[in-house]
Amino acid sequence: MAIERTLCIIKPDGVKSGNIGNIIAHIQKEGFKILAMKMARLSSQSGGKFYEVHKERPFYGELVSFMSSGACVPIALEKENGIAEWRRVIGSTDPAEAADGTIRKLYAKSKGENAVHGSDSVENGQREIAFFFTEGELADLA
Ligand code: 3AN
Repeated sequence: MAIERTLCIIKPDGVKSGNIGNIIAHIQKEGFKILAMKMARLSSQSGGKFYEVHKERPFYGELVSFMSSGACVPIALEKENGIAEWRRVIGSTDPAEAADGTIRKLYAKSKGENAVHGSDSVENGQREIAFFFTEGELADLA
């Protein structure tokens, strides 16, 4: 299987509930390489751009306003089969449906405020990582 990159974002609810450390512990326990990480605050404009693919969905406005409501922690990750692996570790979008031991089961409140983001394809992973990190930032720690 191929080495893939994915973007994790610890969302504002995960930051506010004091779970940055717990979520990073899952990342490390599961054997992901952390390529780059920072704390950021999205404006509603940049949040809107990041989630442009969901523009037509009914929750788009709510999602953008939530994502720009406080600090978040984008983290570029790498692992063999990384896209599917990270989605396994975070669990289903709805924490009520997420498997035991997953990040969303443990730390998320709702479908909207669900603690973490994970890219859904290799292409989107590349695009999303490039949204937050420059090539130099990704290469510096390699
Ligand atoms: P995932 O994050 O598991 O890939 P998507 O791609 O269906 O889920 O949705 C993207 C983001 O939109 C979710 N992480 C969540 O924050 C938000 N979202 C999805 N469904 C809903 C919903 N029914 N109500 C509010 N927000 C939602």
